[in-house]
Amino acid sequence: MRVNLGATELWYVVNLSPDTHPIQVHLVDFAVQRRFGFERDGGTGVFDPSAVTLARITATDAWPIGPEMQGPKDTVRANPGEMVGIAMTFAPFPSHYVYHCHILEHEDHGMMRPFVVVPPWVPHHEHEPKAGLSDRARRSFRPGQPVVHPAGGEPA
Ligand SMILES: [Cu+2]
Repeated sequence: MRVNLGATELWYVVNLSPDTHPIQVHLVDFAVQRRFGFERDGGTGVFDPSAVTLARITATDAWPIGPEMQGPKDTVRANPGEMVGIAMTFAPFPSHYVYHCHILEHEDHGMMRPFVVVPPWVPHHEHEPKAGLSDRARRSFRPGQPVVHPAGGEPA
């Protein structure tokens, strides 16, 4: 998954399991924006990906955001049957990051996924600038370091 450096995104964490998962996004703090119940195709109950192809999720009831969920967070509790919307801005560091469940057994069994934050001018599907960009553009990309754009936009 790719995110543009400096982008503000609203991600929805949809919990299809019977367990609560504390989900952490590395790199950023986020604000919990929304909590919903949801309906999905294939009915209710424990989601079995071998038996159901998930094609549609529909938000139902809006649930309150409690005081413990207010303010900047790096981890949010995703309860069973809950869809949580979190908003965050990916800056100032481009690099490789992860989001994951904070329960060790869960993250060790697949609940940890990578994402990459890159300047928007970096070609898609690449973690390094492609040939064809200027030397200055290639030089300004350093994982883990902020990208400094000259006044007026993209690096020349
Ligand atoms: Cu978990």
